[in-house]
Amino acid sequence: MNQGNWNLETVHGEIFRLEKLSCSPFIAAQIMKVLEKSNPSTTDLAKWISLDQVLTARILKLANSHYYGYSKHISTLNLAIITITREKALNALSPDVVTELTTAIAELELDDDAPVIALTGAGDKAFVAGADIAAMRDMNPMEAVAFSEMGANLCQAMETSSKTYIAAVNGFALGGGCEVALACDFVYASTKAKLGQPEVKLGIIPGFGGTQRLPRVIGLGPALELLATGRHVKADEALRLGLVNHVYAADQLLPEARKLADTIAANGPIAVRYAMEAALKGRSLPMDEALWYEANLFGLISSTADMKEGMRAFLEKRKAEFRDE
Ligand code: CO8
Repeated sequence: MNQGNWNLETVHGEIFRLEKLSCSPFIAAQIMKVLEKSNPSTTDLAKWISLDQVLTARILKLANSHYYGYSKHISTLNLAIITITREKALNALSPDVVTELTTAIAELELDDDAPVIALTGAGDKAFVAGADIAAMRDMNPMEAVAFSEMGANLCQAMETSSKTYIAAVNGFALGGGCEVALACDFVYASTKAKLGQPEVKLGIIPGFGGTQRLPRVIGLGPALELLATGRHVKADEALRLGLVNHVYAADQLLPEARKLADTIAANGPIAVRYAMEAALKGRSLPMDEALWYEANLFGLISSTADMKEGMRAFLEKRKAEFRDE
């Protein structure tokens, strides 16, 4: 069996071609298992190939996605909202939810109307209360690795996205929920939000990137304390720690996200993308390389029409009209 280079055809009567998709032997084997069924489920299939976001998006269009919904804001076109709708389980992230979220993100990546995306949880209790404990309980080690990679890839997709992500944390953001929030560019929390990495209480560790992002966001000392104690942090403390950007009344979270979207959308879009990209990429580079990276992006941006327009508008004392060019 060729485990790293797939050509795959005829799923539910549709033709999909998976060319040169490199995936781990385990995931490759899972894909084959699903395909060998007489009536393979597209959701099952997509679960295992969620490493390839665009393909996943196409496949899931055929399946009925029921855990997330997203809608564009009515009065401006700058904000899309993804709501994780699994309220009964406090929006816990099962493999299906992670797959569907990954799909939503891939779809929105291609949507020019929404440069900013807010992610929130259904109901008034939770953003996301973590990865689905019931689903994880029976996973064998290889399945656990695959699930961890799915979550890590979801977070990575948001962090490296050309879009700006705002986590609108409307309640518990625990474990995988806190990790998803950490992968967003901004975290807005409601006054009753509680965040934390309580995995150690379950005898496990964070698996969607929390051990790496938390220290980078709030510093090593506070991060180690939260990781080792598993304690929940209320909104005011989260604000002090730098874990969230702002705290608002619950009903103001999305309106504030909209305001942020409008503010960002008035700026040069390429400039916003490059500034955030330089800051995020620079985190894992030595200072001299990070500065070199910034200088090169500066060179690139100097070739854009938006750069000329921005400076011309300032000198002509008028509002710039950026065209993303
Ligand atoms: N997974 C599955 N179901 C959950 C989860 C969860 N993470 N959290 C809550 N639920 C369910 C409950 O089981 C309950 O279901 P039911 O009504 O059927 O009994 C329902 O949601 C409501 O929850 P509670 O009754 O517990 O509500 P409370 O208000 O009493 O408590 C809490 C709310 C404090 C949020 C509590 O539900 C809780 O502690 N939840 C678990 C929080 C947690 O530990 N999260 C971390 C999970 S581990 C993780 O995220 C690891 C990520 C990396 C994975 C790597 C892959 C291998």
